[in-house]
Amino acid sequence: MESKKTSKKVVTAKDKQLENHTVDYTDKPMTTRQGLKVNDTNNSLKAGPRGATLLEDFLLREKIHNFDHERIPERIVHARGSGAHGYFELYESIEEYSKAGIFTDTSRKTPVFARFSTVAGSKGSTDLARDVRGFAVKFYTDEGTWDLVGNNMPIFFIQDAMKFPDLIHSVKPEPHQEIPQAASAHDTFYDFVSLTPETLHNHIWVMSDRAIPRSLRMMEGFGIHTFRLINKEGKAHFVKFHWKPKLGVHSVTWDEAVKISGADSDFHRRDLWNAIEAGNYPEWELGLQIVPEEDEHKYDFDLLDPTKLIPEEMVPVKIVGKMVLNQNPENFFAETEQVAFMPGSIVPGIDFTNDPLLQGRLFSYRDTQLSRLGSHNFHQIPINKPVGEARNNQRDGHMQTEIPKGRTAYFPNSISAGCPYLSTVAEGGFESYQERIDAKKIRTRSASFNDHYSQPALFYRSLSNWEKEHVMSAYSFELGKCEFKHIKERMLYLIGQIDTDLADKVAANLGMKVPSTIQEPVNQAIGADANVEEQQPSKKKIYLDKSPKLSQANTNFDLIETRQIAVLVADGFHMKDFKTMADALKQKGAVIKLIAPHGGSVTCDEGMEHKVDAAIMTTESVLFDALFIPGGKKSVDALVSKFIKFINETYKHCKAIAVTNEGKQVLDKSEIEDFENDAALFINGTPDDFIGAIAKHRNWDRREKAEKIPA
Ligand code: HDD
Repeated sequence: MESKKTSKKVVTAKDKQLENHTVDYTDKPMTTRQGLKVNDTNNSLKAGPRGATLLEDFLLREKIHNFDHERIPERIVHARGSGAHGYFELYESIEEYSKAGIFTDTSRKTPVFARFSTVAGSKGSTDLARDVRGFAVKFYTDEGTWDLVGNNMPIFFIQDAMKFPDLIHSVKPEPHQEIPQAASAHDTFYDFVSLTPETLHNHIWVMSDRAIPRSLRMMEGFGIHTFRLINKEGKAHFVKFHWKPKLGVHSVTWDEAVKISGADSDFHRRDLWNAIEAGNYPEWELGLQIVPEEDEHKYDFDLLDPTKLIPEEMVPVKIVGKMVLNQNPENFFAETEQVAFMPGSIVPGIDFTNDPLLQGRLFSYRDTQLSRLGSHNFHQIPINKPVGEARNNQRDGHMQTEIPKGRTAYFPNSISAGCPYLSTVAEGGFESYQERIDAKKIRTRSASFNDHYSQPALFYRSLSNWEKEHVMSAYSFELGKCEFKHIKERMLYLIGQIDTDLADKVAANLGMKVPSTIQEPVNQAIGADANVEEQQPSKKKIYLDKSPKLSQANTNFDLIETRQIAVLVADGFHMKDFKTMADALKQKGAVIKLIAPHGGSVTCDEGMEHKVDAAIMTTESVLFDALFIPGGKKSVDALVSKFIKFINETYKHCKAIAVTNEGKQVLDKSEIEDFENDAALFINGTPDDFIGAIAKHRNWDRREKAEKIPA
């Protein structure tokens, strides 16, 4: 991972462009919006000190008028998000597949802006909702802007954009009472899901740990749809895009997610911001799964069906480059809020397929920017501007900020010598891929899209035991929140199609039985005249026993960079113990936080003062990855009474704990019973042991004992 210490910050063409739009008020007088210097912004103009305010007060009117219009509509989905700038660089040219500059020119550092988001919640909702995460990247390439607008899960809920409003209406707060916020655990969502079995695959991913990431920097990203890459000869290959995080894919437990939502609902936003500010720039490698066009029909699933992934064991992911996020936005609203992603923004060398979900998206994103940003000139907002000039005859409208020269705004023209002129394909003009089409116009769903059970079952089979337990608990929680019995029964029936043991366990938690059949057809997501029998989900197939790449148990476990380590200290803590451990952790890139019974500072046994990062009353164990308690009798005595919950919880969430010397006495007072046989609990252990356990993220072998801890 690059860090400020080892690398110079890369300044991209987009950084320079944004600088021209950035305003800095340092050492400057306040003015009105018209540039008039202001001498009082605290008192309105009145008829006498106690008299009525005068209509004449243009200063009051301007200030209040602006305030009245500060808000814009939040995104209908993905309203809650956090963004950052950075760049993408290519490792080696893949010109055999794509002619896009971004995929052929290894000397470029293509500027990017990435925005990560939850889906269902409002702008101010918690970061830790159980939800899909948006993973949208805007590449400001020399040939135009390319937006790869994906998620942290490789598949989507529905197969056709026509159903998107239904899906979103079902998951959003119920319309009569606007409850619940940022949560799928309610009846309307499960009513829809249980009648629309194509949702099952994405849904089981949402029940998995993927839906509660430890950090935005520790999740994968996926373009989901099958796209096309086009090379210079016009030859196409199918492609799926993957983002692989350097730090691995890690999650929190549901219990932590619930508590983090209370302790710091900006947890992910803060984590991304702090990492970048500290120079720990997050990185993802871009990978491609490439499928020759000739192999289109070779698979047991349809490549155009967005509810299906291609297991990496069938088509390996070819790593082609990396994205580094190295700069926080200057202003949240101007950049993160106003950024407008559109899957329709592509560049020569990349093209669409007929995936019916993708096709609908091509319309929706441009359209929504109009109600969000208020003008079709939204591409002129600095964050949305391409790095090259945008030049055409599209004119006028609200908030035109450019001054196009000349007397023509049409094409062809002779008055302006045909400018702006067209480019041939050889000169970089965009040409759509010439796909051969021979079909009847028809409103239906392809029968090749009917397999809704095989891939959720593959996903579940591929998980480790601890992941499976989390999935089971998530289903139980979510369905436990539903009121309607018939909805829960339908869901149990469908879960049973994925895995009978899973369904039985969920049913037991609900105090119900898995029905062997259900009365109504499970697929209402078809037309009124459709052949209902034909459109029912097809039987589960097993074309691959397991796909180990789908399990987080097989992610990277070798880094502790940016991991947050809570060190519990009070006056008199043992400096030598502390220094040995802290130096080793810092050397590996971990972040040390001193947590004490009070704010201010504490004095170690060598008489030095140390600044406290957080007092116990302002923090919680769930905000940290691991815990260290150095020795020092006086310190430990002061900790014992105040930190028991902190320690119990750290243990309960299966995190690494190290204590040295008298530090053990704090553990003795906790609910932890078995110190000896725990691979992530160290009494006077070496820093290397502790570091190894932190890198493993969690000691899931502890989970049975951990569950008994009353925290
Ligand atoms: Fe979407 C936003 C991802 C299907 C309509 N979507 C949005 C964002 C992401 C995605 C990451 C937030 C972008 C940002 O940060 O500003 N959406 C997806 C993925 C999908 C998907 C991965 C399926 C593979 N979306 C989808 C469909 C439709 C939409 C089928 C409509 C037919 N999505 C929207 C939208 C949003 C949006 C309403 C809200 C704000 C915005 O576009 O700019 O137009």
